[in-house]
Amino acid sequence: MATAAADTAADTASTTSAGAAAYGALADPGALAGSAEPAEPSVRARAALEAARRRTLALTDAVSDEDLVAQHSRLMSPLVWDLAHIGNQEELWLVREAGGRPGLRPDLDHVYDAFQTPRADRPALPMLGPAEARAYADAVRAETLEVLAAADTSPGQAEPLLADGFVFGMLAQHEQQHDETMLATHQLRKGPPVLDAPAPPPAPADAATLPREVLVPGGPFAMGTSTEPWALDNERPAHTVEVPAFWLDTVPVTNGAYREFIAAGGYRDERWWTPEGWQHVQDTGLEAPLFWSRDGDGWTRRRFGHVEPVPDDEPVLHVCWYEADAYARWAGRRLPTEAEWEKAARHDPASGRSRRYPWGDGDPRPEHANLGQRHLQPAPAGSHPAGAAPSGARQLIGDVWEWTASDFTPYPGFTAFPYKEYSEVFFGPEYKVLRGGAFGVSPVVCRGTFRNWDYPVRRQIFAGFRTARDAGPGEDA
Ligand code: AVJ
Ligand code: FE
Repeated sequence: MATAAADTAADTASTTSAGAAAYGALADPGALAGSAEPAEPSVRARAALEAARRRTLALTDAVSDEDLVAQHSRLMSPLVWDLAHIGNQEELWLVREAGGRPGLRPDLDHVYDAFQTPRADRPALPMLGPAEARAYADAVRAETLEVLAAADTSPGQAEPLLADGFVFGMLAQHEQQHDETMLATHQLRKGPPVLDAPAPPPAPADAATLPREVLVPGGPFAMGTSTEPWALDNERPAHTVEVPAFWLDTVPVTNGAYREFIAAGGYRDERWWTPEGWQHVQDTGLEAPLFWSRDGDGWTRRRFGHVEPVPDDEPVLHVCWYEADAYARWAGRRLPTEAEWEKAARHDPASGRSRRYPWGDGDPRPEHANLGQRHLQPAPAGSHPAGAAPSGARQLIGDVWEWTASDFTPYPGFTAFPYKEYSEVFFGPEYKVLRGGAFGVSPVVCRGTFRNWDYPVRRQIFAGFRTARDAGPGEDA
């Protein structure tokens, strides 16, 4: 087994106490300075950039050079493209834009512009090779750290890119998002395992007796944020949304529950599918989540090179929006809207205000949520009672991305910042919103307001779901 990602990155550490401390340090960089005071933005930014780079290197050092340049799926870029793209975006935004410097390789911009070449066609690009890509990312980082050391990142800074270290935080988030994308490439690649991490702890004793669903009371709540310093443009601004009372699954839908849908002939029954979803099932022959195989009466799955029985008590993973939506209809329920999901995750009925996370305003720690690639799979349903929302819902953050019913649209008052190609060009009905983050998502890019989106056919992402239903008359306690 080659390099273990779990051993090398601060937020990919094991569950040893040292690992837990490193994870805490990333999520709450105040701890890095050995102080209870919140860290300066520049300290936070440096820690986040360094953690992202440790993870990037762990994910790319884990495979051979041939493997780095290979395309493992037409859905994904070669890993070496992601690596140099990370460097190129950092050159653009931190060295040139924030630093006002000429930059290192402006001639590479067109090779690493995601909009000029779709993923399927990237192998044909004149890309840097593995050694050059590593040296390039390194050289950019050296300049970035000089720019950061000289920058005024105070909250009062008039330049919004620099205030609170936003643009540095944005690039740490960008790198971590590509690390998650590279983790999906690892999951798609064939061959023996090269990544390793301990299994998540077993479910707590009360997991078996949790209520099936929890009530989220009706009324207004504050959706989105105008105050979270590193929130991205599509999370802004905070605005009031009226959400009637609804019932939400206490935990994400499990493999065991999803198997019942398969066994009941769900994939062959048009009643449960939207017209587009049904057409998609006919065209592609879907019959189970991606990476599942039939094994006698049961199912196995391939997980980062390991073939193993599908665990019944784990949240289902690698289903597309059409499958999530069909399951919900079969179960007599529906997917939650994005506003419902965020209300369940953030609204505190006692104070009437919205929290940063389900458990409160403190940054994620290992007891709250399965984030940061500390494990290479979701934790069993019912895990993380310390991360529960006021309603009692668990695992809203971490484990699996959760498909919502909603299209990706701008909030009222949205303005693209700092560039239209992060969010604005994707708004519209062709993308569905996912919420909550998965086991391979870094805490720096996961919060109660964070919005992800993808096409409703996509299954290589780390996505599952939970279901909801309207509350009946008189049920709004
Ligand atoms: C927010 C995950 C949909 O990967 O396409 C990376 C993030 N944007 N580089 C993506 C992103 C530019 C984006 N998602
Ligand atoms: Fe990118």
